[in-house]
Amino acid sequence: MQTLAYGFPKLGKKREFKQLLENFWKGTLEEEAFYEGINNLKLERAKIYQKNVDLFPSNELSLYDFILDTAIMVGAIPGRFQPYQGLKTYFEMAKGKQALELTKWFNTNYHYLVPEIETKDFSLFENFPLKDFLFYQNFGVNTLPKLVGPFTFLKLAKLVKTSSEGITVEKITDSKVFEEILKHLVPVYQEILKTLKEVEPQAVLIEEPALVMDLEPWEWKLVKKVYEKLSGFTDLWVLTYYDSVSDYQAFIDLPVKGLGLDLVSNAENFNNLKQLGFPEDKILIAGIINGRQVWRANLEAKLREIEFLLKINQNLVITNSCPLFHLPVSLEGEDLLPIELKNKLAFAEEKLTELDLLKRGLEGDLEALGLIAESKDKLQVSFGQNEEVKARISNLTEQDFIRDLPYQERIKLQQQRLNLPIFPTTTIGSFPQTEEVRRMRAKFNKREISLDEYKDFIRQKIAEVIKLQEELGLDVLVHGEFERTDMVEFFAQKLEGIATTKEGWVLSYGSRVYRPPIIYGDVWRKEPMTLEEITYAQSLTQKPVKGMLTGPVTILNWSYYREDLPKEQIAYQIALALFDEVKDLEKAGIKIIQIDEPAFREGAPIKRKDWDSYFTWAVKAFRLCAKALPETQIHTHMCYSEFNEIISYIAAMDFDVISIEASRSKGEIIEAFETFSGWDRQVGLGVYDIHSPAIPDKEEMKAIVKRALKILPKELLWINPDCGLKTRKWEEVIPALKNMVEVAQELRQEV
Ligand code: THG
Ligand code: ZN
Repeated sequence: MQTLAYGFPKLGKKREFKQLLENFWKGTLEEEAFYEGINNLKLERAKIYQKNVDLFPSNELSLYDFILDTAIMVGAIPGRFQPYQGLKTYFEMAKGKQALELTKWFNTNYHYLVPEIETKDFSLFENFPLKDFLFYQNFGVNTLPKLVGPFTFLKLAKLVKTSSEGITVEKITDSKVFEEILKHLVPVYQEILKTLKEVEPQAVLIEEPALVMDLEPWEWKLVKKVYEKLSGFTDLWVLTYYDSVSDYQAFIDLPVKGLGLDLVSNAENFNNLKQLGFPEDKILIAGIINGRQVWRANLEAKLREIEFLLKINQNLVITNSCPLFHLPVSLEGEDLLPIELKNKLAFAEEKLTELDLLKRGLEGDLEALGLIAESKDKLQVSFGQNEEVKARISNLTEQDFIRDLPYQERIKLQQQRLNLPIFPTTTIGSFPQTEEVRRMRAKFNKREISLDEYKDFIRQKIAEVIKLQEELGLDVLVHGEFERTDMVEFFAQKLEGIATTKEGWVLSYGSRVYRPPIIYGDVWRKEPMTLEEITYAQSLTQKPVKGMLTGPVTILNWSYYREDLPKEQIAYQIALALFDEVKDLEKAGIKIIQIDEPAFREGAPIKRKDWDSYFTWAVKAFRLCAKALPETQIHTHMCYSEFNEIISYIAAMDFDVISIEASRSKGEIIEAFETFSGWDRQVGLGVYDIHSPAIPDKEEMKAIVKRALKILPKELLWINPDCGLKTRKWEEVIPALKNMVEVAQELRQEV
């Protein structure tokens, strides 16, 4: 048995990757020094791998995104980026003015760049896999070249079509078109494999996570054809992850040497292995160490699992269940975590150690067996339990999920209280987090200023932003969220049963990082979390100030979570804590409460058949915390969700107002509400794109509202930016909002 690991985070223990990139972009680091830094990172990760596992890949340290790299590898470079001029063009494609679209990678919080297929003329443009293999070989390091497979690449790509009606960019759903494009793509892969054959790697790793998606029979047939054409060069090991493969038999019949299965995300792959067996002449690459969650494995149980797998197939390789980049690099720096919790955790580096222990344990190594026994004892220590919370959950009744009056009656009470004009204007919640705000927070964290000084500073910022919003003429105000870092981490720090880390950074996209909190115990609220800032803001104005909360589904989906309780239960615990906050805000006279759920859609399982069970509890969790008084107006916010396919679940959330992205799709998203018959809730149109520094044009914003007016009555429409303004500058925000408010005022006259 051999051990394999892949997808180790590229960030570096001290976030070196982020620094290198950002300094290079700023121009404070020359290209040569940049590459030198990147190469050092590469060699460091090789050392970490080498210390623990037999096999590991090269071609893993993409300078921005591995799907972008794959596009460049096969020459799928849209005309607007040509001629391709090295790094300059590379980063233009990644983050320039006309960059490729960024979107969620499967059901994770990683984002990849969507390839645009303009022509079928693919060619080997950059042989990244060979180059990187040779880089390591030069240092005497033996690696397995790794690349994203052609099927997954095309599944994620979009096709650019130019016709008399203009340019459209769409997913490739037509089987004929898909097959035709794939036919042109495969020769490039053949060429790459031919060059790799010459350097004689033990095997080439091909990642095909798209094989876990719901696929049509014609798609599986195509996959078979593709691998018939790719199999003649070197041994191929095809990796799948995040879920079970959607056609087990078709997968194990693929004409390749190694087949990788995720044995952690659910039991399906394992059950199929048991029932349908596994071909004797192939290598089973068993993903048994969880790459998505931070918990140490029960290694004794894993040893038994390995013994069982060996009975099915002697040619066994054990590995992580999915790429390790969903985990922080190392537990090393986490000296503030309670020790009993730290003992239960394994970040990426520790996951490698687990693979090593398993291999040595299997060979009867006494030291390893000792460590395995010891880790089991630590796993059994129980903490973070709260009987009161458990009782509250088990005593929930249907009524706790249903508001006291139906929407049509609630809206009358709300309107009496709020007295808003038509096309009310508001913002999503955050205002610019300036250097000053960050500096003061850092000073407070280092105890250079006192709590009182910090609070005074936050109050002063709130007062400024309230005054500004009044001057701009906005109808519903916010307090600006200057006291918050990340929308999830802020609540995690306030709630019991959730830990936050010091250095547990994970890449979200490019150089952007966040620290997912760790839900380890029963979740409850010790004291109000947002009351002080919101009520202070409300005391400064006659206009309504929104209470701002992050929803239970988003807090759960953007955190690691315990595995001894169903996700549903964890979501309800968070929801109850938020419900208590809602009640406190109401008592303090807050008339509107916004509960953001940007991760509502992405938390959905990959396969449709699993959707109902997910959305059922996700909707209920939202409703549980949103059971406000009928006269309290409940808002929610979702950005960049694909709405059409989940609109009925969205409707079931029973909010009063939802704000959505509408600018980049020019209002197209509104059609989702047309397909849902009887839509009666208010919709906040995100009329401008906050990701761009450009000041939005009044006519463009108006056009979006007018498009919406064809589908929804004017009484239902609000006007707002499409997301929070945290990442923008004041000099962009002020004129943009001024224009936006004018649009509302003019429309009130016109309509
Ligand atoms: N919070 C969390 N997850 C998220 C988002 C979020 N996932 C999706 C979406 N927003 C996009 N992700 C990010 C993640 C990080 C950042 C921006 C978008 C970001 N991070 C700072 C950076 O990298 O410099 C670090 C911020 C800090 O120091 O705390 O800007 O909003 N949980
Ligand atoms: Zn948003």
